[in-house]
Amino acid sequence: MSTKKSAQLLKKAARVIPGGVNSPVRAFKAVGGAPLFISKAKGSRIYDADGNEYIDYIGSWGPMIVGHAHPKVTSAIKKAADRGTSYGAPTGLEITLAEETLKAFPSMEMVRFVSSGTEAAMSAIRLARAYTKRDNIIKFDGCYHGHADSLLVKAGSGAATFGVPDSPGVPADLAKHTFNAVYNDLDSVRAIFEETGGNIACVIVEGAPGNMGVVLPEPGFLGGLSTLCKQYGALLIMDEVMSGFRLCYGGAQKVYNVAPDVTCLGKVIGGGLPVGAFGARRGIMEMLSPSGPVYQAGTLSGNPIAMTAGIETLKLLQGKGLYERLLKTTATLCDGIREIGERRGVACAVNVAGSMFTVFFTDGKVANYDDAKTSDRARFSKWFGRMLKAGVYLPPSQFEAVFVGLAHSKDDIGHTLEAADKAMKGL
Ligand code: HOZ
Repeated sequence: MSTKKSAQLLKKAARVIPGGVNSPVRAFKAVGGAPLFISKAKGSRIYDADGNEYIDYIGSWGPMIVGHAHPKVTSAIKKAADRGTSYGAPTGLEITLAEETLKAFPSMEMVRFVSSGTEAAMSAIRLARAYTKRDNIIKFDGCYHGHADSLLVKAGSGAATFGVPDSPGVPADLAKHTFNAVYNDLDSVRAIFEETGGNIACVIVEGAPGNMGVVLPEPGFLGGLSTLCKQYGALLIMDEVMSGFRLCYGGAQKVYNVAPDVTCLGKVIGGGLPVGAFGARRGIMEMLSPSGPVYQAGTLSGNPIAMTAGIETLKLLQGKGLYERLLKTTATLCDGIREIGERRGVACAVNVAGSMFTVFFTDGKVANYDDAKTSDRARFSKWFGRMLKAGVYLPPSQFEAVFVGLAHSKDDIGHTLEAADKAMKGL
């Protein structure tokens, strides 16, 4: 398999774009390879510049849940583009997507659209600080909520992958307001509330973390967070940018029956175009400008093409039995990988949250960031490289989630398991 053209493009890109990529994990550095430059994608398949075809399990890091270039989504996008690509003024499309989003997440009464998950989390924090009139926040080691300053403290995803969980450039004066707790450990959260005299604006948590790899909330953990927040007058922000439409139509909050004060969304609600959102009950949201004093804005917020892609994707996702099928496909794949690991004598923990999963090469269970870091990353890199050679495109980092979509067929899963079997041999 030649990847000559990708290599040439990387060289060219590196002259004008730092590292040749516009988001660090894409660079493949964590797995010791060079990134593939992509030329097109359709359904479950992605094609690189050299014409190689792969079964894609990145799915643009989550959004492509109905598959790449779904005809209903692309045809709606084309029609919308013919009506103009951006107005910088409100449209009826924003109301439609807002209503659909609120129906799916009853904990929110109002929602605001932005252009990325980063913006959603950053704005949610500002809102929580304004609402509670407090500055401090609690986040969890290994959770990632985008790259806003306050949130780049012991962060997951690319920050963990590249060993810069506390990025240079974040002022110490700002970082001191971020307190880190241990995921799945309510005592660590309670201790911070007590140490700070309860001076905490919010606790922000991923609905089901996918940015230290996939980690599941243990029974009672999310509910316990909600209780602690109420007790100390803080807001609970559930970041469902990844988990939102990946666990079910309604996210982790529906699965775990917890109503957060504020929810962040992204990825799937944009159907592959740049959309993020944050929402809460009316009394919180009406603090936002222009109803209230908390400033937040964006030229491309509520962009008509992005709203259209989101509306069409959510329509498709409401088809009967689709989530059952998606979750079954994911379970088949994950059970298969576990069985192969056992048979081949390769210790691995496969954590699954709906249609997202991570294979950790470790023999213990993975319930928090410290556990995730016990993973054998050299083994992960080998596994990644072998899978790629066999035509299976996995996320190039131990600390990311694999995304299964509705376009993955039985044959795709069969081929992936065959590749996994060979890749685990002598790993
Ligand atoms: N860190 C992002 C996923 N958790 C990756 C985004 C991208 O590279 O597109």
